[in-house]
Amino acid sequence: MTEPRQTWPAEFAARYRAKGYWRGETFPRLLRERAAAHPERIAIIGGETRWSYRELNDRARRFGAGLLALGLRPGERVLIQMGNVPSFFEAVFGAFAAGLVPVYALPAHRRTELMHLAGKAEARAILVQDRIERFDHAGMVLGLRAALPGLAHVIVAGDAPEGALAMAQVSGDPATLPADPDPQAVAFCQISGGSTGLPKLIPRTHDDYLYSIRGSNEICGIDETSVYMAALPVAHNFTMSSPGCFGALHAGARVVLCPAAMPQIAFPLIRKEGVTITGLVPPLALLWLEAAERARPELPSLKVLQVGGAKFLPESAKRVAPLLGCRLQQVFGMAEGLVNYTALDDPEALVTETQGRPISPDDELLILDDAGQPVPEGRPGNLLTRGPYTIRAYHDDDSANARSFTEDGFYRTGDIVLRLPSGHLVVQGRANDQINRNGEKISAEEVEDLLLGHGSVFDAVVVSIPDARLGERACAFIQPRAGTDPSPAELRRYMRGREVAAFKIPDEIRIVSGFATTAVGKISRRQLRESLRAGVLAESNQTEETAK
Ligand code: AMP
Ligand code: DBH
Repeated sequence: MTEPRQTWPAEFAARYRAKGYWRGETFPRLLRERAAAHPERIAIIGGETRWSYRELNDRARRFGAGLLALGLRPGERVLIQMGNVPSFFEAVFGAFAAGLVPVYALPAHRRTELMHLAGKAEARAILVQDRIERFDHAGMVLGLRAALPGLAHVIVAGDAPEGALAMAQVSGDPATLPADPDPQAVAFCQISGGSTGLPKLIPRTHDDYLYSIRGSNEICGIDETSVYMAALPVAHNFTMSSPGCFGALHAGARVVLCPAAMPQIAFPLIRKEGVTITGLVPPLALLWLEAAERARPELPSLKVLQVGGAKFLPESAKRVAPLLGCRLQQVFGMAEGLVNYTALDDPEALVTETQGRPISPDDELLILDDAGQPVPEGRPGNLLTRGPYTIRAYHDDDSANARSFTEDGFYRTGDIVLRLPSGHLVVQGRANDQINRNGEKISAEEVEDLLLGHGSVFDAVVVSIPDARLGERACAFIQPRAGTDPSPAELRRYMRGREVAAFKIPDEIRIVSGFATTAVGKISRRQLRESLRAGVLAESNQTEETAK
C-alpha cells in the first residue's frame, strides 16, 4: 500500500511555520470548533435542507464513526463522487473525523476515470450519490466492484441499490473517532486536469490547504456574514477552496448549494438566500451576462462574481459590473496549489485585463523561456512555482513527477504568463497539449490514446481550437487504417462506449488521409498539433472574410 504523502524540505517547512502560514489547524478540529462556537448558525443550505453547524458536525461525526465501524482504518482512502448536495459535506467531514483520506472525483467522471482514481488511490470504499443529473452513478460504481479487489464498500447517498450500503445506515458512536490527525498529514487528494493521460492525484495537507483557505478569505473579504454559493461542482478545487465552501465554513459563514449554474436557477437562489459571492467558469459567466442583458436581474446581495478556471477575456470581463451590479474578481488557480486573485479594490483595468496576484508573499514564481532562462520582465514565458501551499509531488507517479517538477521543487504549471510591474499575471495560453474546454481540462494525449483503441484508427491527433462559447474546443484529426472508412459519428459512439467523461469526446472529428512529415519522416506531435490548428484557424478566417 502506498499512502499519499506530501513533504517539503525541512528548511521550507520551518520557514512556512515560522511565518505563521502553517498553524497546525486540521479539518476535523475546524468543524468541531465552529460547531462549538456557534452551533445554531446555518452552515449548509441545499434544496429544502438547512443544516446548522451543530447538525453538520454531529452528522459528520456519526457518519465517520460508522465508516470505522465498517472496518475502515484511518489513513485509508475513500473515493467520493457527489454533486452539490449537503451530504457531500457530511461525507467529507465524516471521512476527516475518521482520519480517512477522501479522493475527489467530479460528477462528469465515468467508469474509466473512476477505475483509474480508485486504483491509484487503492480506495477501500467509494461513496457515491445515487444519481446526478439523471445518470445512475450508483449503478456505475457497483459495476466497478469486480474489477477493484481492494474495494470493500460501496456507499450510496440517496437510494442504495442492492449490493450497496445506504449512507443513512452508516452510523456509529463518535466516541470511537480517533484523535485529530497530524496537520502535516494528507487531508485529501484533489485531482489534476493534467496534460498527459488520466487525472493525477494531488495530495494536500491540512496545514497547506488551510493556509490557502485563510489567505483566500482575506483577499475575498469573507467573514461570518458572507453567503457563498457553490455554482460549479463542489469537489472542484475552485469551488472548494478559492475561497469556496471550505473558506465559508472556516469563516463561520453560509454555503448555498446551487444544483445547476444556469441563470434561471442561480439568479432566484441568489435572491432567496442573499448570496454575497459565487464563482463561475467563463462560459457560464457569459451565459449570466447574456441573461442579464435580456432582463436586468435584481441581485442586490451579490457583491462579488469570481471567474476562473480558464481565461476570461477583457471584453467580457468589462460587462460584469454594469450588467450584474457586482464586482468581478478573476481567479487563476490550480489544484496543485498556487492561486491568484485580482483584489476587490484593484483598479478596473487590472480586474478586467489580468488574472491577479498570488495569495502568499512566499509564493515563488519563475517565468522562463523554453531554454529555462528567465524572460525579460513583462515578456511571456513558462510559469513555474513553489510555495507554502503548492505540492512538491503527485501521488505515486514517478514519470509525471519527473516531468512536472524541477529538481529544486518548482511545479511546472504548463501555463504561459506575463507579469506586469504591479505583479499581476496575464495568462497567455498553455505550453503543452491540454484543451481547456469550459474550464474542464482535457489531455490531448489521453483522447488520442482512446481513439487509437478503435480498430479503424491508424493515427489520431487532437488539438484545441479557440471557441467563442467554450473558450476552447477539441478537434480530432483521424487517419484511418488502410481499407477502412470510420465515420465521426461511429468514433463518437465508440468513445461513449469506452465510458469516459462526456467532455472528452471531441467536438469536431475530421477524417484525413495522412499527417505531414518531414523529409526524414518525422514530426513532433507538438509541431503537428500546431500546424493542424493553424489550418483550422486559417479556414475560419477565410469563412469570416467571405462573409464580410
Ligand atoms: P488543474 O491543474 O487541473 O487544477 O487546472 C489548472 C489550470 O487551469 C491552470 O494551470 C490554467 O491552465 C487553467 N486556469 C485556471 N484558472 C485560469 C484563469 N483564470 N485563466 C486562465 N487559465 C486558468
Ligand atoms: O482551474 C482550476 O483548477 C482553478 C481555478 C480557480 C483552481 O484550482 C482554483 C481556482 O483554486
